[in-house]
Amino acid sequence: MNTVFESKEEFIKLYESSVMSLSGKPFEDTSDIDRFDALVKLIASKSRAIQTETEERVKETGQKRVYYFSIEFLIGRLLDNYLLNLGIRDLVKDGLAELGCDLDALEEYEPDPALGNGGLGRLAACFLDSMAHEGIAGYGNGMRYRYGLFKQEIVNGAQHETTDEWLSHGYPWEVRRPDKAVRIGFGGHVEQYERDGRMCFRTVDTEDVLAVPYDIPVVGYGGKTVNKLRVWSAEPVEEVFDLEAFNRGDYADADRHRAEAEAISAILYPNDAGEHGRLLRLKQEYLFVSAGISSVLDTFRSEHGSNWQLLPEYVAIHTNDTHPAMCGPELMRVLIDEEGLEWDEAWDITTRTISYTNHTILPEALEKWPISTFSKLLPRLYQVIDEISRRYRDSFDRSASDWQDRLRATAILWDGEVRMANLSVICSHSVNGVAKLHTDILERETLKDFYALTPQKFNNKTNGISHRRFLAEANPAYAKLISDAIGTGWLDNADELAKLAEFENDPAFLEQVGAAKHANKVRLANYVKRECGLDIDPNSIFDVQVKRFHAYKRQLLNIFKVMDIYNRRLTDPNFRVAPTTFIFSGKAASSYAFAKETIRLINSVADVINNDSRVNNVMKVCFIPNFRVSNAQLIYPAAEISEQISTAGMEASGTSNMKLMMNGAITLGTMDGANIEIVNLAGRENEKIFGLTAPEVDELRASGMHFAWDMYNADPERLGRVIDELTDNTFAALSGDFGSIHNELMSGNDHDFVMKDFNSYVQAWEELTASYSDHAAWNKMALHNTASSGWFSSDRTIREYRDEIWGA
Ligand code: Z16
Repeated sequence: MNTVFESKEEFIKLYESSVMSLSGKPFEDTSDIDRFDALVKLIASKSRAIQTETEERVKETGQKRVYYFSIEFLIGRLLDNYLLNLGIRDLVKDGLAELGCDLDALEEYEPDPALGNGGLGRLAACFLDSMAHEGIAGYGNGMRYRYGLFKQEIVNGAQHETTDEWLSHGYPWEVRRPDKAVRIGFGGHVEQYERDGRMCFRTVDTEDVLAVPYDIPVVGYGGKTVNKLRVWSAEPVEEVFDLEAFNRGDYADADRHRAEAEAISAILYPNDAGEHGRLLRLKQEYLFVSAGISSVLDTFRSEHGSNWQLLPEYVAIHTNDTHPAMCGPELMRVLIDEEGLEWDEAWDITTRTISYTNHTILPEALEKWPISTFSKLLPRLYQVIDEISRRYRDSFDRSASDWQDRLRATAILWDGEVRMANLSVICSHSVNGVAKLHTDILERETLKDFYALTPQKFNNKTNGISHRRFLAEANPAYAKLISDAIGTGWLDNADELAKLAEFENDPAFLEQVGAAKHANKVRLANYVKRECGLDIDPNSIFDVQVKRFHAYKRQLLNIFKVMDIYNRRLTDPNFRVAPTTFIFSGKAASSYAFAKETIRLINSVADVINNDSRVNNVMKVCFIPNFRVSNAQLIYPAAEISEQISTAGMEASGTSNMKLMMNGAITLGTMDGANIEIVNLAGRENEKIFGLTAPEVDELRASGMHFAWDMYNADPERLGRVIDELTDNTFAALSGDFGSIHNELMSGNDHDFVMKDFNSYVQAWEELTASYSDHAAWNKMALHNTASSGWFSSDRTIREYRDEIWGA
């Protein structure tokens, strides 16, 4: 496979000269940053050579191109991943060692670009990896934010946000392509004019910015395909520096124009559940959509001319959630206004090209924009949307008695707003959810009226993860054990992990599984010691909940469990607890008060328990700050219990559940999202399931027969005591009590069923941890989970998208 370097010697030669020519210094005088930078640039240039070959192959064979439009790509560090994918990780490591450099140390200099919030952005990155592995001509189209998701620090238990300056040392993977820049117009007004005897539309008096692309190579495993991720940055169209203002001493004013343009790509919005009404966000969405469509069409035109009828045959445009919902109207606008097509033909082309994935049923995440804002910012695009809307209404089947309700539910323009989800569905030939239960809920509830109209559009694509990044790369100890047992074919084909089932009754092998886990726990304990100064015991059970903070994900339920166990241990010294470290990590949206208070509660409970010598030999609570892809890769491999405890019906899929399963953690979870597929694949006896099911949640909500105060009164010793402790100073010493959580829970009548599921959850935890003492049995369950996890490779997910949606 390795054709990148003929030999280690060739690598050393090329690398040394790369370091020296880039730094202008003799090798011995160069810093680690120089050495890191040169290594990435060497690998990037090798990758681009393969990219050129890939491009030629795609052209020659007339392969369909897939464009994945996503406002987030949470790619993580690339160096180690690409060395693995190119099959040169050992060669490079050895070569560097001969030069006195340590690959692992150099890798620490790579920024971890936080160009996404969580699951959705990371999914997009896993899909890029899998598209390249599957040989699909697949390209990411997104935003190059100057500042990624905020950096999280914990001060007196509370989350503090600071800016993530990931570009301050430059980003050696990217190539700026000013020659491919696209002019984007905002505002202005629409004018009619005649062209070749035909009435046409154009927008005049716009305020323009320049969208400048940066390309990042995407190296597929096997080294045969290198695709690219194109991210757009906003800049002023021309040098607009105001010398006169400068000479007056008005420095800010002198550069005002630049600042205004650059603001568009300055920052990633830190809310993973909808960001409504913010003009800048709408500008971001239009910028990467409009620039992306323009570059897609340029490529098409250069290969097929203006045969737009062929577009759906050679191009698939996939919209990741509603953020790129303007793809439909923008493609219509270009085909009609610029290419002169008639509406019907343009519509047929557009809908056959575009597809859409929904990622949530949370109503607050369904994007809506005020028509007034929209039509002012994008007057011509709004006209196109208005026309799509008008035609949709005109052709609406009015024979059913409830047609008005159905039309209201599916309309694009309603109540003075543009509804992006409905726009996405109407402009797409395919609509998918991200796990079986989620798709069922979309069909039966959230999008039921669309499902009734066009059931054939709907399909499920259960999410997946890059098993190469999250198992092979993140967990080298386990990966080596696996490869020694079943060979390395699983890297290429994750289904081969099933071969591990043969070893489930092999005591020596199971012991090695345990040893690898232990080594990963030691590695994480060292990281925790470095980052938080906290000692955690690698011999205790590592119970892990790592994900964004949200009420429905119920980190609150988890910490209630910890409080309850603490209380019982204090009250009853005979109460047995399996020694456990409760590990939490994750960020809360800056404006999400409840989520931030939950973080503060966890840290406050940690402060008390970790310093209480009556219990801290059997329990510790650990909040790892600033959860991101790079430290996630240390956490997943060390986990033994995977906390997946969302209120049933609320988590569309979840993907940390898959990453943890693959790394041999046992799922302690509800029947929600992809937990259901996990249970189906690994067997219920190899996970620990508890709590209300989605239908039970529905029923309870509908009945109105669930009362928080009744739950409280019924269990004064345990649940009641935990609730009291929110306000009675037990955990208030660090930075105050938790009245707002108390209030939210009791006045909100336990909206997320934290109190309702409390008993079954704590009991499930006790049973699960009690079984830990039988190490062989535990390791067998762990191995069985890994052996059953191959289906969750995003390679499988991508093949399904390719075969059933993109036809690529
Ligand atoms: C996001 O990460 C998700 C949904 C959403 O509407 C917005 C963002 Cl930023 C998540 C879902 O919550 C999660 O269940 C799912 O696994 C993930 O998207 C990928 O599909």
